[in-house]
Amino acid sequence: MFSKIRKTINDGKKFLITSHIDPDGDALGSVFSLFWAMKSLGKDPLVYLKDQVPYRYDFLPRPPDMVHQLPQDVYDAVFVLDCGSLFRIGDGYEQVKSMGTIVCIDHHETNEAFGTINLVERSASSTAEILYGLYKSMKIAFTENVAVNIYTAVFTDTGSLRYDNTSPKAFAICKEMVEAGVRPSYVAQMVYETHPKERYLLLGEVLGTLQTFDNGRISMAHVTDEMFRRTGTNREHTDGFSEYIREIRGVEAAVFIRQVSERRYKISMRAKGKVDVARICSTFGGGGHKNASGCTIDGDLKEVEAQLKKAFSFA
Ligand SMILES: [Mn+2]
Repeated sequence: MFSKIRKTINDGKKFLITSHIDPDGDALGSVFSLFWAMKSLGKDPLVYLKDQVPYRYDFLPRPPDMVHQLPQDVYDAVFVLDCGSLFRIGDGYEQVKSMGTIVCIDHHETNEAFGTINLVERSASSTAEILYGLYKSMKIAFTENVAVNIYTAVFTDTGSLRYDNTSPKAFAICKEMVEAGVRPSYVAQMVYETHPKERYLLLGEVLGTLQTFDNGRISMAHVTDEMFRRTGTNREHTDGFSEYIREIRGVEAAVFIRQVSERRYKISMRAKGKVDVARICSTFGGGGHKNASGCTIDGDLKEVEAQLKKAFSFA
């Protein structure tokens, strides 16, 4: 399973590593851990991420020279991690196809196998879990730089070891990373307890928009540009908001709507019941996991809400 990727790494020298826009803990932890793993093998990796690292992940050991502009260069291979579709790496993604062998390592339900080499394990809790197996098979040491990134990726992609994907393997990896020196309380504090006050002013406004429908099975809330302006916040501060409305008793799917431009809204869905939100998001051209997915819908807020309610009535 890992042999092709092992050979790609062993035979090459110069690699590009990337992941999706709006990077989450798994995207960052996967990319950064692979950077440090390759470094330890004497390779020459470069990390490209379209977006900046969100403040809650500032503590992760990151490459000193990562770039946010797609480099014009060729590589022995381009590693695209935690992406179901290549376009998720951001504008200019098509150029990547001519930059080298594409290695796609991912766990998304909706993965399109866009790589030259594809390692897609839909049952894995996180992309970092797959990488953990790869590192083991290559005898890569779990140094602090590798371990903190792996731990944080697994920990956050399982919703702090709470979601359906929290498997014995997820616990086993976390255990091993803690034995390697990771402090769980430190990671939890960094990820969940470093918010500025403004985030809570925004949360107050967002919760004011809360509505439920379908007998309380679906919850929905939104944030608009105007609310961001009023509270001096941005999209970074909404990370985790869909969790609050998912936690409501009886709710099986939570829908969080974020305005990205005048007539464009980004939707993130979280499920805890039998509802398959990946399927609902895919009807809007998005995707993800059964329990956590996203998509983009154009229109004004009322139209977007109406389209979403309609999509759920067929769920
Ligand atoms: Mn992931």
